[in-house]
Amino acid sequence: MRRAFTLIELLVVISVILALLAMGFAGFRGSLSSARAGNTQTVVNVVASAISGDGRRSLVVRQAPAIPASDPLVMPNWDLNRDGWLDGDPSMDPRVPKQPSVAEFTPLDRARAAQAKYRGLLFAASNLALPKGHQDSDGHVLDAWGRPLRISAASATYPFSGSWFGVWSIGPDGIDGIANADGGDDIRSWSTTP
Ligand SMILES: [Ca+2]
Ligand SMILES: [Ca+2]
Repeated sequence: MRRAFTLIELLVVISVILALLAMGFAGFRGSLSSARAGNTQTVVNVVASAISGDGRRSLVVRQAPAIPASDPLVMPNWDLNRDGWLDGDPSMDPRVPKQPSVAEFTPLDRARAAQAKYRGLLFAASNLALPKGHQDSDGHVLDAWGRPLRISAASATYPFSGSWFGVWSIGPDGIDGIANADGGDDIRSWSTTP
């Protein structure tokens, strides 16, 4: 006579299936996160090379009625509003930022940008070969987690790159590893060793 499965046997089978599914899911998550990191490294490298190729560290803004005479005529390029985030297009980016620490462009910033015909990196280098989904409608270049890239011209931060600037993604944890010791999964345009 055929013996039916006991409840215990069924439970064992079910738990083996669940364990296999969990392993598969963990593997899937692992490969998803390494694909995101890989895409983000590509984006960071493409952006760093575009900025390097452009060569302009600053933007010269002529005087205009909207710009006070006391205001500096030379503005930092790619981070016009000096918030440490790679700019989007100032003319499209006056709205509430999607990332809390990204500053809005002030009316003065927008006046300067308009006069210099400055529209941020994405529109300045319109032939950037970015993987799909790495730009937003405000002209920001995004990492794989939907955040804009950081940029700094403080060369002490990246002593081994031989470059005057550094570009980076704050990584999957959403914490800047330059400012916070526990944010160390950042994806950078420079090496941290000689
Ligand atoms: Ca900025
Ligand atoms: Ca981080």
